[in-house]
Amino acid sequence: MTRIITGIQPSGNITIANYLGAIKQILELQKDEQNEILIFIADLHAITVNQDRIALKKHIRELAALYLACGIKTDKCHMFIQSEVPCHNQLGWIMECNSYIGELERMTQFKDKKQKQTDGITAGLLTYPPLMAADILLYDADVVPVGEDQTQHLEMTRNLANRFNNKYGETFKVPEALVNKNTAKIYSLVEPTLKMSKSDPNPKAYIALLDDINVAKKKIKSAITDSEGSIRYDKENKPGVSNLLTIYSALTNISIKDLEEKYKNSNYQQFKEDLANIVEEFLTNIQNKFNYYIKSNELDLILNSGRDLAYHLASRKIQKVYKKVGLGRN
Ligand code: AQP
Repeated sequence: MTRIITGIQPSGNITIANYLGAIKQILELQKDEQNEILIFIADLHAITVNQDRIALKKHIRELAALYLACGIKTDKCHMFIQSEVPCHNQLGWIMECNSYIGELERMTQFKDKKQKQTDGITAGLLTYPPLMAADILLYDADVVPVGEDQTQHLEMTRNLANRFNNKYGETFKVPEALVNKNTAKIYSLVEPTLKMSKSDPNPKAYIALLDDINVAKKKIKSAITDSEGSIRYDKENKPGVSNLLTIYSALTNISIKDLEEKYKNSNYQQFKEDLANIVEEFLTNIQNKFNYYIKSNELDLILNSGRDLAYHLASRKIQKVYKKVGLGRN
């Protein structure tokens, strides 16, 4: 059996980028009989930047319902909310105490977010990687699917696992990164050199899975392109069109080469119109299922059972770790 762990932060409206970059990969991984997948909703990570209390609660539940609406199978995947398993905080602290400020300050994501942050940089933003290490090491995960931007954090997790094992004796499995080169990286619709992010203050920059269908179609139709008029992939000179081609290809599984051929005599309007219709079909399908799950008490039962399994696994690991470190009386 291969244990895989993955998570998304409920830090905004889940976007097609989150779907194409993360959720779609889980849909593939769950097809393999050998895989056992733990999915957590990373609400503790979400509060490393400011969150509105009501919105956060809403986003947590929506994210859970969206995973199911996207096709996550509950016999293969166990879904839980990170803050409902306090072992994450417990091991997170121990990982923090084995991390050095210098190495945390060197993390690219910290440096990027620090630059963007206007209202104060929290200590949590700096100590995000030790908590992420805890999320993974608690469960002896074999494999962690990561985007290119997360490889540095996973390397930190591996370092922390080795550091702890060397200091206290064999305790943690050292996880492998699964960097899927085929996973699409999606860019902002208004500034196509920046990644599409669910927390982008401009909603025109992203398509949320729960966007009103007509609004989503409009966003595609008004996405920034260029004045050249030809539909071809050229990330450097035509980032907008290239991004739309990537989205089109990832949603339909038609290769970019075939799309270039299909649209070689078309204009941007026709191309965008077609993509808008594809997005419509895709979102309608997800939203229909979402509307079922968000209201059903099945969602709570799934999250309860995920939490119980996660707690069962994680609390055994925590007991072992506390013993090795010498904490408490037992
Ligand atoms: N633009 C993207 N293209 C492809 N994949 C993406 N992911 C995020 N943005 C893109 C993938 O989605 C998962 C979500 O990870 P996360 O919630 O931990 O945070 P993130 O990567 O920081 O995602 P966002 O949407 O940009 O959130 P905010 O705005 O809150 O920071 C990951 O697997 C990521 O690779």
